[in-house]
Order: sequence, then structure tokens, then C-alpha cells
Amino acid sequence: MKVGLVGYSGVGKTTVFQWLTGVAPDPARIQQGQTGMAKVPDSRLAKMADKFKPKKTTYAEIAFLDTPGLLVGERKDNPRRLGVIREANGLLIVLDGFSGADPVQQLTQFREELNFADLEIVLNRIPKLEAGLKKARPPKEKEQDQAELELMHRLSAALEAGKPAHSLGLKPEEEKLIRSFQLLTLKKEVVLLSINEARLGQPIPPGLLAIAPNAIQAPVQLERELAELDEESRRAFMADLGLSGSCRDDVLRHIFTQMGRIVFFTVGPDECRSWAINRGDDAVEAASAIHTDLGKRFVRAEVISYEDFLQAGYSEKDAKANGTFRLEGKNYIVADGDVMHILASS
Ligand SMILES: Nc1nc2c(ncn2[C@@H]2O[C@H](COP(=O)(O)OP(=O)(O)O)[C@@H](O)[C@H]2O)c(=O)[nH]1
Ligand SMILES: [Mg+2]
Repeated sequence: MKVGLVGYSGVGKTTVFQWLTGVAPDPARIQQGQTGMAKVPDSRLAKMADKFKPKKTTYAEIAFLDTPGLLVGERKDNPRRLGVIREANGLLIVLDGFSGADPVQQLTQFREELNFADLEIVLNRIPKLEAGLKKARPPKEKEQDQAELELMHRLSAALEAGKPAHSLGLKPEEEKLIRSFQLLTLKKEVVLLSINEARLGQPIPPGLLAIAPNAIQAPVQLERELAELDEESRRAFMADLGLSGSCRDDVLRHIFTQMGRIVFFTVGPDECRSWAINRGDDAVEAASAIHTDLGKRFVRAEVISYEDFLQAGYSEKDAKANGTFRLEGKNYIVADGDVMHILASS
């Protein structure tokens, strides 16, 4: 999963990128977008790794894409600047909460930029579809183009009214029709308010939560600077500021969940690992996340929930004895924290 860091220039995106991924920003790569990985922290996996002492412990990851920011007042040029994030699966909208700027105004204005960029794509597509429909072509193709055209008209009406594409609640088959356009206002979004020390301990502005219920805040630059100190100075500084810990782990988990992702685990003496899948994925899709071939050869999955596994002292034998160990088929919908073993045909 790739999450694009977006927002206006100077709001702290690159600082967030560094904080979350630990990757040093490379000015030469910013125009095309710079990618860095962050492991999704999981105390359940850490505990199982303690028990199994595997050769390797592997965490599911999120790829973050740092992008050049938009410029205020350059609405005409901003769609081009947004081009690099079309390939991202979701957006992390960064807001400046350290220089006194109004977060609600920033977010409202930024969402207008996203709408505008999508509207441009939709308005470009409509005349092409109309021209195509006037030509003699196989009826099947025309039918499909007609359906796309109707959808594009609905989209342009919504976008022109200032509503994002996701507000239309498109059906899966409709989303499929327009998937190739990678509309920005169809992507999942999380809002991150980057705050300064003065705002530590204060709640997220209610006005912001009203327009972005999943918004979070973090003292990003402060935490990034603290991370560079040695243990002793870090403790002293944190005590001074009244901080009990870093919120980086919480932020990463929040982003992961809000992007509609969950994990399942595989455990053993060689490797303990968390695997990212979409909420709602079935056992075959989970197997495919491990290896495409494993999905194709899927027969059954041995499944135990993390809680039951913990209850059984992480012992498969004990779990079998107390009946919490299950055998599931292809259509089983995987739950977050399932510990799985995939049985495949040879
Ligand atoms: N005081 C303060 N300054 C910050 C914070 N985050 C970023 N900055 C500063 O804001 C400027 C722009 O940050 P940067 O991450 O490059 O923003 P970008 O243009 O969105 O990538 C830099 O001078 C940062 O040092 C923060 O949390 N607090
Ligand atoms: Mg930057």
C-alpha cells in the first residue's frame, strides 16, 4: 500500500516523511516523489516473536510517497503538481499546526484543489467519449462508453458542486469503469495536523474533526528531533515537556486502519510475520498476499484468532485441545489478528 503525503508547500510534509520512514529527504527526487517504507508496529507480533524466537520477524509495511507541495493561489498549475500522487492508494493530508495557520481553512482549500484536479480530468474525458459514441463501433463497446459517459456527467456535477467523488457512493462496478483515472477524491484520506510544543496536550480543534472525523495530530518536528538525541537527553527533554512517549506508532497504526487495512499473522521457528490485506478479504486473498501461487493452490486455512492463541499460551496443541483452532475454506473472511496456516495443493 502506498500513501501519498500531500498538502501545500511548507506545511511539514517532508518532516512527516522523515519522521515516519527514517529516510533522509533527497531534494533531487522530490519532483517525481520520494518513497520510504515504515513498519506497522504491532505488539501482538512482538509478543509472538518473543515466544517463538524465530530467525526473522517481519512487519507489514506502508510505503510513503513524499511529494512536492501545492502552491497557494496557483490553482491552474496545481493539478500538474498533484499528478505524482495519482498512483497512491490513499492520501495523508498534512496541515500546518505550528505557524498559526487555520487548519479548517487549510483543509477546505486543499480539498478544493483535489476537486479541481479531478474535475479537469473528468471534463477532458467527456468530449472524447461523446466523439467516440458518434462513430460506428461494436454495440458492446458503445454500451460501455455510454455507461462511462453517464457516470462522468454525475461526477462532473458533484465535483462542480464542491463534492468529492467518493460522496457519490459509487458501486464497485462503477469504480471499476473509472479506475484508470485514479481520481484523487475517490482515495481514502487521513488528515494529520503537525503541531508545535505550544499545542501539546490540547485536543484536536473540534472544527477540524467536524470536517475530518479521522484527523489526528502529532508534534512531528519535535518527535523527529527527540529521536536524534541519545536516550538520556531524550528522557530529560521529554520529562521537561511532560511527554510520556512518542505517538509515531499510534499514528502509523491509525493510518493503516483508516486505509482499510488489517493484518493476519504467520508464525513459526523460521519467521514470524504480519501480512497486510484489505478489510473484507477472504482466505484466498490472504494466501495470495503471501504468494500468488499459494492463492491459486489454496485448499484450506488453519485459523486461530490472536486472542484465542494468547489464551492457549501460543500453543497450537493446546488451542486444538480447547477447540479454538478452526479449519476454514475459500470464502472465510479473514479477521484482524488471525493467525493462519495456509494448506495448499501440490
Ligand atoms: N516549528 C515547527 N516547524 C516545522 C514543523 N514541521 C516542519 N516545520 C518547518 O517548516 C518548514 C517546512 O517543512 P517541510 O517539512 O520541508 O515542509 P514541506 O514543504 O511540506 O515538505 C521547515 O522549515 C520545517 O523546519 C513543526 O512541527 N514545527
Ligand atoms: Mg517537502
